[in-house]
Amino acid sequence: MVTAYIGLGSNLADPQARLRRAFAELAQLPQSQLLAQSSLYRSAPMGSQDQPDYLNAVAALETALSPLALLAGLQAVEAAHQRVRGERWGPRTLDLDLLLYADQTIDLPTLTVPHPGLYERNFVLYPLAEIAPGLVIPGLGVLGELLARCERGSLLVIEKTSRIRAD
Ligand code: A4P
Ligand code: MG
Repeated sequence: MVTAYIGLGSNLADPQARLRRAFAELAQLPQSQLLAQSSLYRSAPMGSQDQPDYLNAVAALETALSPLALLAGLQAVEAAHQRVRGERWGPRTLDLDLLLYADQTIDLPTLTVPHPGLYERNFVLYPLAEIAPGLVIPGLGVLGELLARCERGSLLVIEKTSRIRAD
């Protein structure tokens, strides 16, 4: 089993209920357990400003799935949310990014880990730090140092739902 971190994002069709549901769906992935979920954060859109604000969160998953099997699982969950891929960085019902997979660096045509935008996105780093404050990110260093260089901006906690599995 390894720990993987998943970034969740939504800015269409009731994002708050959708992210709650997405956490439950991540917990149902085969050979996987949800270890922790961050609060839900509201953030201004990166990319086109002509779209609603996003809700973002991060999940920690303990999994025996390979990185590509996990990616396929995430894409199946996205598909179940009727996500239609449109413009890059455009609005979406549900976006699931594989942020980190154990301490691995992966560079495949369909999968880049750590996720390329991770180090500079407040809507990824702040929720990640909430559930994994001491994390070391392969190739990028200590999470706390990335955070110190990343402005919190308009990021706002809208639902405090931090949960670490108790067992
Ligand atoms: N892919 C490669 N690496 C990964 C990975 N680590 N995790 C490939 C997930 N997928 C990965 O993804 C396109 C392809 O990337 C996949 O088929 C997979 O094989 P996609 O989700 O269809 O593309 P996208 O999401 O439109 O593009 P991109 O560049 O992944 O966008 P992002 O980075 O996901 O950004 N503003 C705020 N405030 N909050 C947001 O969450 N999100 C976006 C989308 C734009 N603006 C935002 C937010
Ligand atoms: Mg994506």
